[in-house]
Amino acid sequence: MWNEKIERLSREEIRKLQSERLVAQVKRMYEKVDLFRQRMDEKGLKPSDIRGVDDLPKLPFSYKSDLRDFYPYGLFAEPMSNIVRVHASSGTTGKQIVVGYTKNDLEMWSECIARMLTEIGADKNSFIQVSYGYGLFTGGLGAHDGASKIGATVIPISTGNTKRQIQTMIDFGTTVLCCTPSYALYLGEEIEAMGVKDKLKLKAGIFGAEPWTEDMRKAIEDKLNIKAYDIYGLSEIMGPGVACECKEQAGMHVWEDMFIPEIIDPDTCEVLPEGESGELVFTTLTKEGFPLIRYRTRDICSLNYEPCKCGRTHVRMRKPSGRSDDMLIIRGVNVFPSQIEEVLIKVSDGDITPNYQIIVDRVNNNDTLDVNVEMSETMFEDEIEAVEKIEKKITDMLRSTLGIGAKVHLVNPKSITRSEGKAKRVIDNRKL
Ligand code: DLL
Repeated sequence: MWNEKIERLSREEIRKLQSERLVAQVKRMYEKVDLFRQRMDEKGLKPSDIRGVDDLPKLPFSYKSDLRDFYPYGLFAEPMSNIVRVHASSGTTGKQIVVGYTKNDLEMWSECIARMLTEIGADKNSFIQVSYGYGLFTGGLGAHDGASKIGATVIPISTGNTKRQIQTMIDFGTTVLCCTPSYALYLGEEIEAMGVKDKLKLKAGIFGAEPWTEDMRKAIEDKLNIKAYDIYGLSEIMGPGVACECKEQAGMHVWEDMFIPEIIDPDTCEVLPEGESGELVFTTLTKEGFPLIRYRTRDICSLNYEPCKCGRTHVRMRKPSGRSDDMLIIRGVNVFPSQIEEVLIKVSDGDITPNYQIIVDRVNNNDTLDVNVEMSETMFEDEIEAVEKIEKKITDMLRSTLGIGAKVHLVNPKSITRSEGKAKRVIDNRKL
């Protein structure tokens, strides 16, 4: 098991450790990652110019588009023979992005989650139901490995089949539930409807992968009779567990021995003073397979360096309040409007126009996605069969591209409100 002292180092000790690790990481990446070396050279920087954390702002940023441009393995810093796992997430266009882990990376990842589980009172006597999706998404296997690390009994049920989820919770004696907050709320409602709340042994839940509010937390805690904790992460940096809430439920501790967070102004790219809100940027310090320097997450939040009552010294990030790009998170799945547009262009064939609108809502605590597309003047809405055929084609393609279902509606020509400026393509009615 890890040395728990690392979670309580003094701020000076954290900075010293980060500096040592940063220097080593920059040197290693300069040797092993062509794109990083090129960007350093363009700035006239040598690894020896980076002597510690104070030099971080000199280093070049990295972006999600880099992962697309060097798809699939072009940014890895280890030969594939040392990569033992890959995961993937949505890219800004139809192509997914791929991340890779060495054995040691998986160890560090599971440690991040194990730290959180231990803090919230889970141990080898716990029954941890992992209802995040298993597969290329990092949620399922990430939470699974963290739960295994503390020796808990893992219930790897993955997503879906709500009745079976609830029956399993009851029969297997689940004490900790891991899933998206919106699914937790939905489970809570079903549990109420089934009248089985008193049959549950649940004590805590670890919820993340999408934004959620304090109101949602209250509703989940009430419906499931548990403590609901927030967990943050992104595939590019590792997966769930980059930052985790402690018992205080007052911000998520970023594990600073592994990651350096910065907050920048997304427009000027200047580092913002402590406490200010801006775009979160991460540098990985221990990652071997796929390290990143100054990665622009596009998540908007702020950092709080004040000591936490729990005694952990690692900085806390506030709940992300939005994004500086147009990525939507629908039922825990990352969706870029450009992915939807690409599908529409592919299907087009003269029957539909490039005028479309994406409408996201939350009905009964479930995200809904509707895509309205104007048909062309040559199509008539009374050609019901033809209309349905196109709607189905788009629906199927969206499902395979995005990984989630959408309701597609062909609407009359010119019925989508035109804008004088930029077209308003996305209407997000959820109050997040
Ligand atoms: O969602 C990893 C994850 C899985 C985190 C399970 C927590 C639990 P991606 O699919 O790459 O990875 O999506 C990353 O999701 O940049 C945020 O915009 C958003 N996100 C993740 N956790 C939270 C959270 C996983 N707790 C993107 N609150 C990130 C708000 C979150 N947004």
